[in-house]
Amino acid sequence: MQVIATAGHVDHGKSALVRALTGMEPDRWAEERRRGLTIDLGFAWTKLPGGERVVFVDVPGHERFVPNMLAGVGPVPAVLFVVAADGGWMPQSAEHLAAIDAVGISHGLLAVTRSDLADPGPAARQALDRISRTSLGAVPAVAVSAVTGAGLPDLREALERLVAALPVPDPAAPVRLWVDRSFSIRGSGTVVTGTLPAGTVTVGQELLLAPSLRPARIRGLESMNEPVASAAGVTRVAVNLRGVPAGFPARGMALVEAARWTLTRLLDVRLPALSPGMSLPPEMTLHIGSARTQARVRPLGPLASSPAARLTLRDPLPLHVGDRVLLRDPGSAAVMILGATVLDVAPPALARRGAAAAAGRELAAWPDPPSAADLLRRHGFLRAGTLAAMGVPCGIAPVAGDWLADPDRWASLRGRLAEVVAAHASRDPLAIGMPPEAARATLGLPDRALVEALARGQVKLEDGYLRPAGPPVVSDPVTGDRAPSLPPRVAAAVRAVLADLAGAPFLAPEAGRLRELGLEPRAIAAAARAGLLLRVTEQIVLAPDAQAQAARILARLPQPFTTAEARQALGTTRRVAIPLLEYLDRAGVTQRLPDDRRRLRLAHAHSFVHPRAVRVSSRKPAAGRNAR
Ligand SMILES: Nc1nc2c(ncn2[C@@H]2O[C@H](COP(=O)(O)OP(=O)(O)O)[C@@H](O)[C@H]2O)c(=O)[nH]1
Ligand SMILES: [Mg+2]
Repeated sequence: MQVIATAGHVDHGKSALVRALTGMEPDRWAEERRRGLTIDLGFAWTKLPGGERVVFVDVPGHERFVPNMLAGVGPVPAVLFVVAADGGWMPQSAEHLAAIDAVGISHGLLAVTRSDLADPGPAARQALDRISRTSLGAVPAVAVSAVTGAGLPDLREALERLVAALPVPDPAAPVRLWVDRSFSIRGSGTVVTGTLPAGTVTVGQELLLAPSLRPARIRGLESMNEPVASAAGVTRVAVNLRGVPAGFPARGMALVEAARWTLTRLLDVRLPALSPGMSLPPEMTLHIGSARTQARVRPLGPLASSPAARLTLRDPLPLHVGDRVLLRDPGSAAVMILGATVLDVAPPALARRGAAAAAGRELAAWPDPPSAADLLRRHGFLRAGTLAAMGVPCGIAPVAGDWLADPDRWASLRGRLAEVVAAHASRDPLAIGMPPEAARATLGLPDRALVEALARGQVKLEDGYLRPAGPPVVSDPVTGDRAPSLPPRVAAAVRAVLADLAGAPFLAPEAGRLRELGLEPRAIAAAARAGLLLRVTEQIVLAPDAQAQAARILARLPQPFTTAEARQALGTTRRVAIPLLEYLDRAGVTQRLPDDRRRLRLAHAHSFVHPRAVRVSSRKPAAGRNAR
């Protein structure tokens, strides 16, 4: 099926022609028929000689009803432009053509009507000249008379060629059905109709009714008064909705698929170049599909240079990047109609001074329509789902989760994160590291997952904190080489503790001694992270090799052993022995039995008694288990 809208001045014979072609009455209202005037959209269909069905959306030509005309033309792919042989080019001929051009319709043909009343030649030449300068370009022209029927077979053939040349829309495209009529049928409930330009609607499918986003399930579908199970664009459909009260839907709302459109009141568009002397009204009426709303228009560059503009809408609309919107100023003397391409449906705020000019320059360099790479360069980061809802196809792999990143921004952020983490570490060397949330906020990233993905190479993420990956800390604490990341005062205190422990490795310094050395908990934690101390508890610290040494000593005890036996073997006090044994339990070195005795876990027992472990374990290896 194809859908074609009529266009042209009032009384030039659009409705009469549709009637002649289809045998159906496009003027649906009694008032329209009484006055002989099309007020609202009419619909009529026929089969072309080749069998293709075509639905005509008949539009009103009167200047008062241009918004209705725009609602009809908005979603259709082709137009039947009508000019009367005895009427010639008229104001609404020009206005309708400007609208078609603004919407960007590129398929159509010209019918010179009422050709029984005057020579169709002059009107045809006049119209073809104007049409050729628009998105329609060169179109075929056919002279017809709805009264005599002359030219109608030629027109049918021309329509057939037009229809054959129309592109076939993607049946998997996102559904956006602009509502052009809504009514209720007793027993069925709410029905809306519209032109589906692409995608497929199916009985049972759930859609959202924008802008409220109220869920609406398709209860039944009709196309050309016939029930159908599904319908793919381009088509006309009547949709019986479940979940929507009668009287709620209205022209300008749209049935959309969830997650496939961006509902927005803020957008950036590209305007056409305005000729010198033309000024841009600050408020215009924006039309797309069957919708219209007020838009505040803020140009972001010189008007002569086809500038970008920021639009703020009164009502939100479901939009895609690349959509064509029409801006109209009905107030101006010669009605101004501009077609604009949507560049961004979620533009960043223009808060800083000079931001508008910068945005204007940036958008000026974008192609029509912009690509995923263009949008990512602007936004830095976008979720894959957000980009899809913007209607922008994307083959870029995410950097973390479903986050897509601009490659340049991502590369420079890696360096920035390293700087930020290094700065944090040097400001506070005793800190456990930088919380990823702090790094996220500092770098202005939208998600902590991005910080985690960036923390590779120069930055490491350990125990939930970011630290400079840096060179490894000193390997031999006994020699006194201090870790580069510890302040000298702390390094000296650590050296003093290690010296204390040299003779009695398990007699951990008392709290008083730690205080005297200035080793408060943060300093102890930092030294432990640097591998210079083993922190058994907040207050009990030993040399870093104390765990291995304790395992070695305990392996020589008869298994299992009591706490007292362990304390004695380690040469320490209960103050140290009990927390140390608990530490060793947690470390999996020892196992606590129900009777409170312990034994070495097998792996550790083996590594210290097995002859092959000699080299790495003890100077008195094989004697191990039975030594004492
Ligand atoms: N003689 C003649 N009259 C026509 C022809 N087409 C339309 N008309 C008349 O022109 C008037 C306007 O036609 P209508 O279809 O309502 O115009 P619309 O406003 O463009 O839809 C009506 O009185 C029609 O009967 C034609 O081909 N020949
Ligand atoms: Mg009419």
